[in-house]
Amino acid sequence: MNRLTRSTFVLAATLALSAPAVAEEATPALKDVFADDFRIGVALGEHQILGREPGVLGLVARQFNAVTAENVMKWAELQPVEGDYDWAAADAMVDFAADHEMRVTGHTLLWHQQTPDWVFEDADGNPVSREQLLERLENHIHAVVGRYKDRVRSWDVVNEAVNDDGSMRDTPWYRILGEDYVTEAFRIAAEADPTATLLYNDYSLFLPAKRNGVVRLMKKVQAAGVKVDGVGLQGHYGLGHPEDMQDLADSIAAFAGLGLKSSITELDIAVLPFPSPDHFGADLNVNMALNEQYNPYTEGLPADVAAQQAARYRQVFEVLLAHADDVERVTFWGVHDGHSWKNGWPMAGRTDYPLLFDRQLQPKAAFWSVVGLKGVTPAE
Ligand code: 9MR
Repeated sequence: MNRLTRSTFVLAATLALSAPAVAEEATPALKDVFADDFRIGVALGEHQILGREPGVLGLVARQFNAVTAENVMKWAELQPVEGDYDWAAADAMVDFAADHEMRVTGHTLLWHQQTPDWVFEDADGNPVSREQLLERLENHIHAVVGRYKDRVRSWDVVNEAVNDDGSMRDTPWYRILGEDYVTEAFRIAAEADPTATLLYNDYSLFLPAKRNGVVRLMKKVQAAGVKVDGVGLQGHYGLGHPEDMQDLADSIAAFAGLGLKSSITELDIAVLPFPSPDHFGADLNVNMALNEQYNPYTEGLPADVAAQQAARYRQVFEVLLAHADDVERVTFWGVHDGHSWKNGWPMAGRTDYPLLFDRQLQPKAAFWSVVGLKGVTPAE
């Protein structure tokens, strides 16, 4: 490469990095395309919320009308030490959402991950009493929900309480409080904000056994006279699952039968092979060593794989559109392929392509297949 060619190349590369924000303005907006059907949301990482990823917040404001914090509203982020709250990043996201008239979902009030050990321990490091744990839960929920009362209108109250077989997950919450902890969390959240939309959130809810477990749990909450409004079906999918889209449709219908709206709260469709058939879903306890055999697309997404992914996204959206009366919101778990937890799970260090926008913030084949369902095509 001579000097002139090289500097032209560098200039082109620099433009390519800054260009998306400009070129992307011509892209149809998901929130407009699906305006009659459901809200379209996205999860934001801390760097993105703080404006440290060029082009991202502009894209988000144009494309989406709902946001969820990928991490910064989790217990460990908001209250790492008892009574010592750190609101900075969460406040920044809520302010951004207010500026752009986006709905915020608070994620999440109660989970077994990202919860500091102190929550479950007394001063001597022994398991805390039932009364004390309930008091801590109450303090946390009132502080968090109370702070954002007028600005966060929906909450993932309880996250991932049920195993794939429908039984209750064995966690400190369950061990100390018993199954009623789910009802208690909803009761406290409803006290803290009686008008917020309150969701139960979990992954792989297309599995019939897991769906039935959640139906049973939601009936218990309802039988206690406690408010629950909806179910969040996370939607961490792959090219091979859900195997049968009818299972997803059946879950939405089952929840609707209880008077509960569904939201897809964490949608992504991984293209990488799953190292074992059991490792779909989102169990963060799974952590496998990097094996390049399972990392085939480090140089880019091959067109035939992009087409398979586009077809999967299309199938998912066909189900969601058919059930649009029972689906409130569809939220993607990340803005673009470069910032996705799927690059790190179930095997750290892989290059996945699970979202609708690529690493340059450009719409992918999957984007066009989804908007194509509404008759929208790329401009000539
Ligand atoms: O995407 C999130 C990742 O950045 C975090 O390290 C991880 C642990 O807190 O949580 C990820 O998000 C999870 C979400 O909160 C709940 N459902 C499964 C998601 C993917 O693991």
